[in-house]
Amino acid sequence: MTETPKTALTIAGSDSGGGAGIQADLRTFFACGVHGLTALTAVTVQNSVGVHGFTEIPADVVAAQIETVAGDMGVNAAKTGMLATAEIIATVAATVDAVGIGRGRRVPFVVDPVAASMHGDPLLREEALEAIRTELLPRATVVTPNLDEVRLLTGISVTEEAGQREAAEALLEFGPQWVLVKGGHLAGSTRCVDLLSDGTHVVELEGRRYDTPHTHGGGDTLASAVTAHLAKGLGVPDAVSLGKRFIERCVAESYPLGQGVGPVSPFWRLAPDSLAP
Ligand code: PXL
Repeated sequence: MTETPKTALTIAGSDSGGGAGIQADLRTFFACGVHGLTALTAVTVQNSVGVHGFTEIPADVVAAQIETVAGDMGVNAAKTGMLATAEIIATVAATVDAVGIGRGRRVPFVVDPVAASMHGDPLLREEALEAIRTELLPRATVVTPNLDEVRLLTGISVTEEAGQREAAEALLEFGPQWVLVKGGHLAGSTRCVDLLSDGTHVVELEGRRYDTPHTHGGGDTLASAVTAHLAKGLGVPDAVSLGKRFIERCVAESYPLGQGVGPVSPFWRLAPDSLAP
């Protein structure tokens, strides 16, 4: 027997290609030393070239997964990824309230407002954006949008680093405790700056930009690493800063897979001799 690790819950969709979604979340939780719990929201049919479609899980089954693991095992931190529909979002909001997850509650809650895959394939029904704004953002300890999601949620198009501050302020209006505006989609820079703000503290997290097309699952991996560090008891700025270092290395060590976009990878966390047969 060994000591029970902290637990992190992901409420997200499955990526059959294994690079993003719940698969990326579980891989990251493992690599960060926490036990992963899952509430599956949707099953996507996809490979490295794109998403061919998805089917959502009934909302009451999503709620039951959260309640069942929270009641028995306990959740030290939780995150959301693909939520697919307004009905699932409303159900997740009510269920996290009921089990004590969310801003101002016992358990930190990371909201990754997933709207589309990196190929632009939709992962959220259009009418569900308003539910993200009104049901999820006010409950978030941290929300982690990329610049496409910032535009969808606020109408603000960020085209240079200076615009990240205005975007953070606009997102804070929806009620999350912290906002992490990720700069990965800003082209034409050799660095990649993410801006973290709670309206009082504004932190610029600087990182390197790697010249690779293989970044599938990058957003999920960052949000999961932040969630894992929150589960271990770190505060938001420390959890985000460690999460940023984790995703940077996972991007640096991403690999090609299939004909399209390959995944970011945490394989570097395994000691080489532990791979021996
Ligand atoms: O990376 C966002 C994302 C989240 N969840 C699922 C996905 C994707 C991107 O493709 O497939 C299930």
